[in-house]
Amino acid sequence: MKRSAWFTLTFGLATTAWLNPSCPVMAQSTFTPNYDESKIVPYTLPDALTGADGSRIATAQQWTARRRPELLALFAEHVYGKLPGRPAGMRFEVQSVDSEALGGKAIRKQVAIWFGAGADAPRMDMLLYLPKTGGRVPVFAGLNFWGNHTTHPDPGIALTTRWVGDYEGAANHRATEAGRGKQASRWQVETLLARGYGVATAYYGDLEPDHPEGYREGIRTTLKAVTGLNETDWGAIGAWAWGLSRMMDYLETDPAVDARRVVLHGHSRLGKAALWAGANDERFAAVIANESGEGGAALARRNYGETVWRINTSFPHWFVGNFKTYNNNEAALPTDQHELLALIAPRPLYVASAEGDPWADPRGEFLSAVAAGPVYRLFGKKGLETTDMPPVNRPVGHTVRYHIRTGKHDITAYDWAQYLDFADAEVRK
Ligand code: GTR
Repeated sequence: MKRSAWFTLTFGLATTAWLNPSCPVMAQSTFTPNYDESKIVPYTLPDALTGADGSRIATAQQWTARRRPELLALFAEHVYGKLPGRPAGMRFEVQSVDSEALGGKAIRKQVAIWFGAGADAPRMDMLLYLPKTGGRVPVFAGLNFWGNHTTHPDPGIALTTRWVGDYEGAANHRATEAGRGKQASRWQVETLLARGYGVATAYYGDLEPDHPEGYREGIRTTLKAVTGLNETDWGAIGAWAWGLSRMMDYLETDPAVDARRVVLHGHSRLGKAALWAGANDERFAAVIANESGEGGAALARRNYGETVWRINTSFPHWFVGNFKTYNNNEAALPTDQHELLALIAPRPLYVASAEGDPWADPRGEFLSAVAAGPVYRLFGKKGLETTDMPPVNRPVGHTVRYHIRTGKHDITAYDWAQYLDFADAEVRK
C-alpha cells in the first residue's frame, strides 16, 4: 500500500480532533501525530502475568491453562473480534504444478482453498514455491497486498480477478500484466528458496477487500451461514488472520511441506493480521511482525505516531466495533499489545521496525517486545534480554528478536536476511 496515496485518499483534511474528539468540526480537521518522546503521556501497562482475578501467573502451566485463554478472549472482545474455526466442507484444489519453475530452481503450485463444498463457495488462491530438495521443507507463509502475481515476475502466476487497490500495475481496481513482480523486493523468493525454505502466499483481498465496504464481498458476509457470525462480530484484520490459518490447513496436507516449521510473517496491516493469527493458531512455529505498528506490535498506550483514534477513523473496518470505545482512551483497554506478543510464547517471535517509519512507533514496538519477555521466561526461553533499544541495523534478542533498520516503511533484503538467520537458529534447528 502506498502510504502517502492512502493518506491523501483517506484524510485530505488535517485534524487536531484527537485533542477534542467530541467536536464534529474538529474531527474534520488535522491530526498531528506526536513524534516527541518528551510528550509521551506516562502510562502503566497491564501486567501480562496478573490474571483477571488478580492472581499471580507464576508458571508456564498457569499461563497456558488460565492466562492465555483469558487474554485471547479479551483481545477478541475489545480489539479484533471473534475468530471462527475451519469451515465445514473446506477443500483444496491444486490448480497447477510446475516442477521446473523459476528456471528449474523451484516447484510452483497454485492451490485454490475452497471454503465450502459447493462450486460457488468462496475461496482463496494460494501460491506456493518449494525448493527442489526432495524432503519436507520449512515454509514462510504470509499474505500479500496486491495479488500473488506481484510477488514475483514469474509469468506462470495467475492474475487475481478481484478488487485490488489503486497501485502501479492495476487499472480500475483490477490487476493487469503490468503488475507482475511489482512487489518482488518484499518477497525475495529466490533467496528464501536458496536457503531451503518454501514460500506460501495469498492475496489478502481474497478474504476481504481492504476498504470500508469491502466486507460486503468478503468472507465476513459470504461465510455468515458457515461461521455463525455476523459481519460486526469481527473485523477485516480478523478475516485476514483467519485466511492465514486456512493456508496452514492446506500446508498440513502437502507432503513436501514440514508443517511443524511454518513461519508466519506480515508487513504493516498484514503484520497485525499475522500476530493475531499466530496468537490464536499454535500450529505456526514462529511469527514475524514487520513494522506492524498500531494494532500490531506497538504499545497502544504510547501516544507516538498513529493512535487508536487515528486507526479507527482511517480504517473503520479493521477492528471490532468495541475497539472504538478506546479512541483517545487507551488507558481503559484491558490489554496492551505486549500481551498479544506474549500470546506467541514460547514460539519464536521477531518484531522489526524502520527508522524512517515513525508512524509505526519503533520504540513502542521495541518496548512491547521487551514487555513480552517475562512470559517467554516462564517457558525457560530468552526474550530480548535488554531494555536498551539497539542502534539501527543491530538486531538483538534470542527467542524474541528485534531490529530497527535504516530506511522507510517496507520489507527489504536486510529484513529478510535477519528473518532467515532467525528461522535457521530458532525454527529449523
Ligand atoms: C497505514 C496504517 C498503518 C499500517 C499501514 C500499512 O496507513 O495507518 O497502521 O497498517 O498503513 O499497512 O501499510
